[in-house]
Amino acid sequence: MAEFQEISKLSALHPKPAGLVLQYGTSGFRTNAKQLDHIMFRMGLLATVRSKKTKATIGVMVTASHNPEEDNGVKLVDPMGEMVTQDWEEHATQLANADQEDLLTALKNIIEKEAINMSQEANVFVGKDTRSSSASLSQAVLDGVSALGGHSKDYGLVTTPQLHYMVCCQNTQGKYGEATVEGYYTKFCQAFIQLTKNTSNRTDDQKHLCLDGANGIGALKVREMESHLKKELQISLNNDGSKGRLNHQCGADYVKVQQKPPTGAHRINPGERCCSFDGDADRIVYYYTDSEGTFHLLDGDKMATLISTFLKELLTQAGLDLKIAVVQTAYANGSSTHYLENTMKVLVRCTKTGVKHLHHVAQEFDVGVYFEANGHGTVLFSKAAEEKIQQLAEDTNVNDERKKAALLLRNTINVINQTVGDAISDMLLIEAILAIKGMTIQQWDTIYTDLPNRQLKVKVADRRVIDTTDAERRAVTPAGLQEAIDNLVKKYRQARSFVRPSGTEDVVRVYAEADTQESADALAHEVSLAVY
Ligand code: NG1
Ligand code: ZN
Repeated sequence: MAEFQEISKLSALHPKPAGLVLQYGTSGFRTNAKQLDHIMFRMGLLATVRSKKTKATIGVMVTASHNPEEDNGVKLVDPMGEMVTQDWEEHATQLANADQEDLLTALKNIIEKEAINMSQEANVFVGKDTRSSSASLSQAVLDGVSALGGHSKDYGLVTTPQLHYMVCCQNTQGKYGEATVEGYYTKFCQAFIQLTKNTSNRTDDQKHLCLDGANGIGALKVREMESHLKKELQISLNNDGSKGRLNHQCGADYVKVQQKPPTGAHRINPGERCCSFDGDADRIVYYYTDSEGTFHLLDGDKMATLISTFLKELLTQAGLDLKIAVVQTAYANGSSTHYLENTMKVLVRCTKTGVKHLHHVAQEFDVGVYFEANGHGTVLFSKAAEEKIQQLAEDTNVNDERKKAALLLRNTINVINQTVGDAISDMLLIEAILAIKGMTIQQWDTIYTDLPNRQLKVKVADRRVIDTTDAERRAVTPAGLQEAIDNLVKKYRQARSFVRPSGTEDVVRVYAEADTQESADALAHEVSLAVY
């Protein structure tokens, strides 16, 4: 076929460094940007083939999220805006690692295995973050798409969740919204304004939010969005990219892992409500400092708790019998799980790290709230749940309380980006809930108290020697490791610890929690020694 000759010619312009082996990990390929040109071209090819297979538009996002500026990465977005399926992750790894002269064979193998009709039209949406390497790398993706005769649309600078949204809008013929950045702002900001419109006693303080944009794409996009918020939310934007480096001592990952405020922000007043996005704006964490200067972090678990409590109350008021669950990972603070299960009486499920796992489990429920502790998460509503809420909102024969709850639920659905965790949409949702409940960040924080915890990274020769089970909470290999962890955990009160190989960095991650910070730190340290 003519297109295969073209690929041979064009792929030579995006050569693979000899011996380089990369894997499609927790969130696509991610490494130093200098090693990624051939990967991008090849992901352009793969997205085109995936589009032919699904007869739908596929997304390709060029970003390395919270990683340092010099890294980059790429992830594929499936038709409904979700992460690409597991078997295609394997195709991606195969194609990425084929030697230059074997590329065509690797591609043909995928085409054959998936029985692709090559005459089918293909459409690919491409987006990129603000890294200096992103422009040429996203061009390599576009080259890959055109090498196989696919059509592409380059959205340029967008957040990861915005690209997921575009793909979903496109493939649902606009039912989810309009597939433009403007359409995105209109949909989510209108829902936010509807949600907050009857909270007339909201003070200026409650309308004010301090945001750390991680010097990344989220900052640019919040600036673009501001006018749509009609002053109902007034954002003081720090780390907007004009001075500091991307993710450098700022952003959601820094704040969560270091458990301190970002640098580059204005002096935070006691009690001031603040939040940080990560480098591609799919994660958000909240925080404040109290009058004694103590820092308080409100992470993904606190968000999941606030959101699920709010939704459960509304479902009860609406008289709707819908099954709600919260999906977490092993990193969820033990206090959050305890509170959700024992006080809120909400079903809690635990999955492996990586939002694709949480997303799939959340799909099993009418209302599935999922969050990683690091602040990556969203809420999914089943089709049946959306229909029931819609019917009730339109029903003229229900009492005021049920009607009001149904209308709030309907607007809540509209403020949520259900395709993927989205810092902007999560921010609007949390701000709306706090406004409706008339709640301060301190009041939200006291719903439950986090167990002190510590996360560490350990460099080892080969992190893959660690294999885990039970949603990564127990190590199966190497022999003796889990026993050693169990013995260390026994020394402390309310303690828990686990280790797992990272899917995005060449490290083993260690997590520990206990009744005091000293104990959590000591346990994390002792467990990291056991990993060597
Ligand atoms: P790894 O490197 O596999 O731990 C990290 C995060 C994940 C997820 C991915 C993708 C932690 C402990 N891990 O994965 O939750 O967000 O990055 O960005 O935060
Ligand atoms: Zn991210």
